[in-house]
Amino acid sequence: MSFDSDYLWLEGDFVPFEDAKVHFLTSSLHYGTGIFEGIRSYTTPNGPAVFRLKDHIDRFFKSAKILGYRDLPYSKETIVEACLELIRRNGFEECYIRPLIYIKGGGWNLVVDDVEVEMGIAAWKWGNYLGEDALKYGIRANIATNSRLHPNITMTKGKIAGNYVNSVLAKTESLRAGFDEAILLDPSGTVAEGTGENIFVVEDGVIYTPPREMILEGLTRDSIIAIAHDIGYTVKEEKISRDQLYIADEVFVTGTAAEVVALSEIDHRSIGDGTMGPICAKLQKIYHEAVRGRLDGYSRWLDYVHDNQSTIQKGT
Ligand code: PPE
Repeated sequence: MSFDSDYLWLEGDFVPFEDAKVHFLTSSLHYGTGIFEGIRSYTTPNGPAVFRLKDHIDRFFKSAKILGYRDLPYSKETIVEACLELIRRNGFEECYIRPLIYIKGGGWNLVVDDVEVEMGIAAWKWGNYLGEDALKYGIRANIATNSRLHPNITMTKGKIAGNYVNSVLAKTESLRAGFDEAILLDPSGTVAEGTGENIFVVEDGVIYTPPREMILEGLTRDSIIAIAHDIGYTVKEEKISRDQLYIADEVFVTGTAAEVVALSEIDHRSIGDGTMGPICAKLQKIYHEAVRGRLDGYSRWLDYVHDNQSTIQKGT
């Protein structure tokens, strides 16, 4: 994958793409103690806007707290401003934004105390994660042979770099088996989420999604629940079994990178008529319009990039 990006924000400064380097002996590279977020900016009638930026940065801080970080070197306000300024410097409209916290010094005793914590933010042009065809036609998924994480093993609510080994195992297996994505069951055997998305099921016009406790609580999930309520659907958070997926009228996944994508097939069983179902199509359309500032009702979710421009100071 090559990145369409000219600048990153690294350790408090904007740096050219080629200069955004960290040392080999960065303990987070060895132990997976990075914390990250995935955020998108979209073109709107008023210039680019970032979708749910403050909510993403709140979750970023929660993830750091879950792993045990105590002092972060930058405030939420500084990070929000750095994300916006990074989009301006790159001249982007639609892009993906990836903040990452890492241990720059120390951490070799497997403890996050007495460490030098640093962070960077990358932004690059990234189309839909699962592909444009995925948005139109849906994708084929399998159930992973490994379980999703459990809070007693490694926390599910933190976007902690090491947690993604679980997703890498599942997704690699899935693609090698000829599918497009894997769905993971939690350790008790009920449906948890995709490798980088939350999951929804439609049965008799009612929308179901797994409860919050064992999943990464996606902001796209939260937005889709809000939109579904707004257009009159009932959304129930309840446990879903593997076979409920097979016989559902519709199944779809949601995430910042993936947006809203139908599952046309799971474990060689077609879902509904094997194309994107009507409720998924409706929610996908409204989501795409909401993130692009075309629906007044959702303007609360947007931070306009060119609204207020300020100078970023390290450590403020
Ligand atoms: N579950 C997981 C495991 C997950 O990684 C994501 C986001 C979600 C649910 C949905 O969360 P949200 O983006 O807030 O709706 N996955 C991010 C990273 C994907 C990647 O491969 O990297 C993302 O979509 O940005």
